[in-house]
Amino acid sequence: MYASVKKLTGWYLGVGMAALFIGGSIGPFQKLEHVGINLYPGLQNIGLNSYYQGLTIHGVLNALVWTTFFIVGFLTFTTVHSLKRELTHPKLNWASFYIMVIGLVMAAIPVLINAATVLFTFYPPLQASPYYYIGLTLVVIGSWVGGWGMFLTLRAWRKENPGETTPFIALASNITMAMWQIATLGIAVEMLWLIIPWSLGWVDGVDPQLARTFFWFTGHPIVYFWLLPAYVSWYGMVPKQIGGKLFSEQLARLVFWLFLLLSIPVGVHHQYVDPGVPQGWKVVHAVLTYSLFIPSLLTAFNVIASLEIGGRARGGTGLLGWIRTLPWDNPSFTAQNLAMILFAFGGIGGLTNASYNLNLVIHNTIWIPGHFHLTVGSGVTLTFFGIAYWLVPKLANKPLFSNKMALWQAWTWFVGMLLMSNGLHILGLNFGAPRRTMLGVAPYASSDWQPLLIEAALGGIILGVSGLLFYINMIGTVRSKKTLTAAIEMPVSEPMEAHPTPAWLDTWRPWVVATLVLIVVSYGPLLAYLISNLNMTSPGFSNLWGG
Ligand code: HAS
Ligand code: CU
Repeated sequence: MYASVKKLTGWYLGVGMAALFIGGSIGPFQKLEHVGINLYPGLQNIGLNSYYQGLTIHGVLNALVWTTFFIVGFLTFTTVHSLKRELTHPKLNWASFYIMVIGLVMAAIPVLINAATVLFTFYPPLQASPYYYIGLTLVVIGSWVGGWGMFLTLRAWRKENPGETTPFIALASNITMAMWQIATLGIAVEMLWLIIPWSLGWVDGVDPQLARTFFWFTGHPIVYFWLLPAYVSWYGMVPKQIGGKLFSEQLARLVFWLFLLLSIPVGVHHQYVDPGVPQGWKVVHAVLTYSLFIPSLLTAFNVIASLEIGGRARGGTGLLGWIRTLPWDNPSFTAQNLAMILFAFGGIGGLTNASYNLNLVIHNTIWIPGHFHLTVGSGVTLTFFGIAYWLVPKLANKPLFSNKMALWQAWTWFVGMLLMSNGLHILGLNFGAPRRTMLGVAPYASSDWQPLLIEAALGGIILGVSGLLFYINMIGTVRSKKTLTAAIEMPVSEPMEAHPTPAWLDTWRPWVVATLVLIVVSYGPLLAYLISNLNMTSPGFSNLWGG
């Protein structure tokens, strides 16, 4: 059934997991460097020249590549299986995959030969090889093409099923992709107008402030492009996996429409200290950032209520007895539930980040990596591992190599991440320890940082072991000689009560128009101001040509 999307999904997940393996392997080295164990010199003969090249590999392959390949594959798969309909243009979706792979190779080579040591945010005036920027741009364009294949399939389904409500998983998947297509217009403009011509030497200078603003136009919503596929599973699949029901499907639909509306007009909360952004716009984006807590906390409420329904259906009693009866022996559930708990802490950290005065304390400190290892590093990545624990066996038609190993992997990720992120948060908040810095050789690193650096390093090592368990399990599954005795179906949650979906929760136009209007209001005057003060004067600075 749906053979073409099965193969395509397998390739997307395979490339994404390969990227995570390389990018993730650098992680423990960074943590060891912070406690004075600098293994980088020994890595030079495998081409790892510096801490910053390692950090660029870590950030690009984990935050940009692993996520994007997994997500485009997963959302293509969920669209087909939720609509129970083949892709209308499978060649378009395969083209998407090939464009992304070509982009990945084009961007990865300069990174691996130390010609793009600009970290995953590639802020100018740090300058990389033009191939890095062109490659990343192709990865984004490839993801757009994959999205078009999804939208065309949804449109065909709606024509074939007039008046029918779009199944929740398909709707949520396509809203996520639609948000991504609008959000990436920011870096598309940054790359095509500012960065690529500058890196090719066609123009002498770049305007770093404008480039950063276009970057963060995409840079915040990218986190919801990462998160919403996890929400597709937390709402659309986990309640089914635990034998429960989705507490409110209508509320879940509303959450995705709110994320379409609110994900983009908030990016300036990454620029509170940018001198060139007028304060008024920082306030506007801060207020809109706080509005994002509405869909986030609605999710916390709806997901926990759904878990409780499942736990009670399995015999849980009393105020909290339902937690114990949840299927903690099911690695797909356990990984995702532990991901939710870690994400909750990350979300609270996001609340701190968004408050202007607190942000001035933690900005550019190692608190920030503490935050995003709980969010994208756990809420998202550990959920994707949980999805892989049923999806990879389904795609390979082979049983999971080891359930027990998968449970060990989930719990070691949970413990390792608690240790690492706790250390990083306290180092950033209490001591102002900087991020993106070789703390092992920093002359200002005081001795009272040591216990926290050791705690974070210990967490990083445990995470490394946990990651290894994941890959042993994945490879063991794919290479297994056994075949599945019964086909694995994509879990699809049923709503607790089957209320008819109001039309406004299944109509695209008003939500897309409102989204575009809010973007114009929150970014239009700011970009007009920055462009009217355009300063394309900054030359490139690179480790290559010492510019
Ligand atoms: Fe963030 C910086 C604000 C969410 C990722 N963030 C970053 C960076 C990354 C990142 C990568 O305002 C660094 C970028 C760089 O390199 O500079 N972030 C927020 C806010 C949210 C938020 C307000 N971030 C995320 C997500 C990410 C992510 C999601 C990735 C996936 N973030 C910021 C700000 C900065 C920032 C500033 C800039 C800092 C600076 O100065 O540089 C919100 O979306 C968070 C809302 C979420 C919640 C949690 C709800 C809880 C749920 C789970 C409940 C279920 C449970 C299960 C507990 C309020 C949904 C229970 C279990 C049972 C058994 C019952
Ligand atoms: Cu943000």
